[in-house]
Amino acid sequence: VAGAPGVGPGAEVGQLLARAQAGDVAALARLLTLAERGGARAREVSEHCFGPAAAVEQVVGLTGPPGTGKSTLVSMLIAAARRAGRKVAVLAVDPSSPRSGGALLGDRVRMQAHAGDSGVFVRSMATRGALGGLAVAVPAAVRVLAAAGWPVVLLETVGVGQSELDVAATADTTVVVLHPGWGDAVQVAKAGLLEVADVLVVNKADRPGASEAARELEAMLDLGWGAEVVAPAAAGPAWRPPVVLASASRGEGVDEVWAAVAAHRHWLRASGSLPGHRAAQAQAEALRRAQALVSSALVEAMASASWLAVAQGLSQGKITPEEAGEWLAARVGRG
Ligand SMILES: Nc1nc2c(ncn2[C@@H]2O[C@H](COP(=O)(O)OP(=O)(O)O)[C@@H](O)[C@H]2O)c(=O)[nH]1
Ligand SMILES: [Mg+2]
Repeated sequence: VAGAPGVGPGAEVGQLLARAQAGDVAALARLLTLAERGGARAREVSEHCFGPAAAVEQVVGLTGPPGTGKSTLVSMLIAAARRAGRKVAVLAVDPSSPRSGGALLGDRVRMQAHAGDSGVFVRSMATRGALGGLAVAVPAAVRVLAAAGWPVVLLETVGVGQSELDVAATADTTVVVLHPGWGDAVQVAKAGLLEVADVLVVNKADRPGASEAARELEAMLDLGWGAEVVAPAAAGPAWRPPVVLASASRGEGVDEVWAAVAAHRHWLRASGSLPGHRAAQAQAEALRRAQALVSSALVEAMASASWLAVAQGLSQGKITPEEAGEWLAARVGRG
């Protein structure tokens, strides 16, 4: 990519997008880098890519504890999508590392199976200090992909920390991948995984304990643990996450996972839930962006000379922390 003509720092966004739409992967990568970095050029990218929401067809998030087989499953799902004649983009997201860490490196190796297939695009994303973090950078990247002709996106996160769950929440359909070795259903529920799951996969079904794990999960769902279930906008049944047994490394159960994802996609549309779901996501993204802007404005205010006087008054006991806080808050938005 480096040194390719016309995709360098000065490249014009409209041209890059036209080239990306024509299948130029270097141009697409450049657009994604601009979107991730934030700032003026990211805004420009956003203006070109933020169109009708329908451009994004389906974003499928895969989350779950490390080592449960998410990357293996993603690779198999890519194959399933390709058999169905669909192009598919993958965002492998690692909120924990400032650079692409070992986990993503391993993922890259597994994705190698699809290297050379022009219908598959894989991109790693790690925290690069963009304002608002990955939970903001990921939806921006998804819009770039959709605008460039990649409306189906698989989003893999490496673990189950809060930032991973935030990223997973930017998907339309969240697949939680577990395996028999990872705790019991109560732990799964406590980690917040049942709440975010639209599809539950018990992977490594070739190992002992998988059907027991699946039964426990069903029992937790019976108890209402998945009950963050969004009520459908129109009349019709609510969605209950199906529990699917799979053995990704053997390619078993993968079609069932894909079918469950398709069923959820169908439900989102048929129940009328999709517009509300997307609107809530857009508002959450706007809120995150606003929070990031406010906190950087606060940091800036605390670097100002006038803050020094306030800080001095604070340490001398002449100004209360409440007053100092109000002073800072009043500075935000004044530039
Ligand atoms: N026995 C068994 N091992 C699997 C299966 N799926 C993945 N694995 C293995 O589990 C390990 C972790 O897989 P990986 O896809 O990297 O997990 P991730 O961290 O969730 O992305 C690798 O050694 C895989 O080969 C499966 O269905 N059965
Ligand atoms: Mg992985």
